[in-house]
Order: sequence, then C-alpha cells, then structure tokens
Amino acid sequence: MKILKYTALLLLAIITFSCSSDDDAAPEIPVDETIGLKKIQEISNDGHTIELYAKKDSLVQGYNHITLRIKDKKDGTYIKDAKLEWTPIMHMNMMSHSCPKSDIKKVLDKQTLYAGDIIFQMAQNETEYWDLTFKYTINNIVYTAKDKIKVPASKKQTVSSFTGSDGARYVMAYIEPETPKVAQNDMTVGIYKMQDMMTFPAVNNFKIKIDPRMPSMGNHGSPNNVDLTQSETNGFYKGKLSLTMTGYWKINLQLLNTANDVLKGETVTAENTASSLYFEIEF
Ligand SMILES: [Cu+2]
Repeated sequence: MKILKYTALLLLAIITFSCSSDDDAAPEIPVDETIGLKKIQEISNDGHTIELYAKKDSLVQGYNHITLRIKDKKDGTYIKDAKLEWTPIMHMNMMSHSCPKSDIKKVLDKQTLYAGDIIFQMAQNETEYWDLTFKYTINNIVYTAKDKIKVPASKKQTVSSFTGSDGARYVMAYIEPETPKVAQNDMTVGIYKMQDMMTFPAVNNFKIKIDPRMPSMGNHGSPNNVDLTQSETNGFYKGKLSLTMTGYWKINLQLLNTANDVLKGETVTAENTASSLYFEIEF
C-alpha cells in the first residue's frame, strides 16, 4: 500500500505546484534553446562568454554551421539583441590566412541564438592552428573576444582548395547530404574565390558537374545525377546526388565558369578513373 500512499502524495504535490504557479507572476524562466545541439567551446572576455554549438561535437575541416549565444557573466542571462562579426585566422608557420565564412545572423524564431557558416579549408597540425575573433555590439558598446579553436583533419575529403585554369584560387566545400541515403539525395556545395589571404567571396553563376563512382566495385557510377547550379546570388550550389548502394563513393567533380570553361577537374573514363577535384563520402 506504500505505493498508493506515494502516488497520492505525488498527485498532491503536482496539484499544489500547478495551483501556485498559476497564481504567482513567475519570473521569466530562461528557455534553453540549444536542445539538440552540442557545445563545442566557450570563448570568453571579462564580461561575456560566447558559447559555440554545432550538431557534431567538434568543428571539422570543411563546412561548419555554427550556432552561438552570448552569456552575460554578471547575471547569467543570454543577450537577445547583439550584432556579431567573426574572423577565423589560421596561423601557419610562414604566414596567416582566413577562410570562407558567412555573416552571423539571429536564428529565426529564437531569442538567444545566432548562427553562421565557416569553411575551414585546412586542418590544424602540431605547429599550425586556428583562432576565432568575435567583434560584437550590445547597446552600442563594442566588445571583442578571441580564443584558439580546434579544427581536426577530416578523414574524408570534404573540402578542396585549388588553383583554377584561370589562375584564380578557389575553395569548394561539400555541405549536403549530411547523412547520405541510397536514394537521389539533395546535394549542396559552397564555392568561394580566394581574393586575398583574408577575403573569400562566394562565386556566382558557375556550374559543378558531378560523377559519383565506387572505386571498389569496378568504378561503377549511378544514374540520374543532376549537376549543381546556383539559384540565388551568393547562395550555395544545388543538385542531385544519386547513390545506388551504401559504401565508399568518390564524387568526381568538374568546376565550370560562366563561359563553360573547365577550371578544374577531368571527365572520368576507362583510362582516367578519377578527377583531380573530388569529394569523398562513406555511409
Ligand atoms: Cu592554412
């Protein structure tokens, strides 16, 4: 009968609680809007802690969608109306450079979250590292925060940095499918031009030809792929990636400019089994 007694007590407690919370003008309970995301790191200064979140538990070489929020260290609240900019820098032995990135925007329908993309074209190593500097404004006061970040090497090729036949340097990053399926997958890729060490604007009106192959199975391909094109200025490139079975696929690529000149990559044939421009997936 003990169980009954406890159940009765529990019910009483619930009723009491719900009654009292109806009556009181309860203080605003901070809602955790980061559910489903993993905290990667915190970057702090004297007054604030910037919390970085992603779907994976670390940053990766290649494309990263990063969500963040700013905590006021004094009262533990999260800032709802900040303007943020960020600058990733890789400190290499002989020089420093940045990478392609988007602006940081407030996340739609969220009060405390901001988000943007960074494409790390290189991974850290023993002597070379990345750091991330934030410059942000709250109530017209400008703050900065900076720290080292970890960018481990990706096991599969998901980003490529190369010189095109036009002499310009480009960065191309695989974005989607995040979880490939045996299906005709929506494919998304970002293309950026390296204007200088710090500036990587999006490239417009190019075309990416794709030819996915399974090298372990006679280098067979797949039907019904759709080459990637851009529908919005400065937007990502989208097409269809057809995968007919699970396993390792090399997605051979060719990058074409507005005049349809091939800037990088070769057609796959019996003699030439792979393009010099490619992404890799395994699922
Ligand atoms: Cu580098």
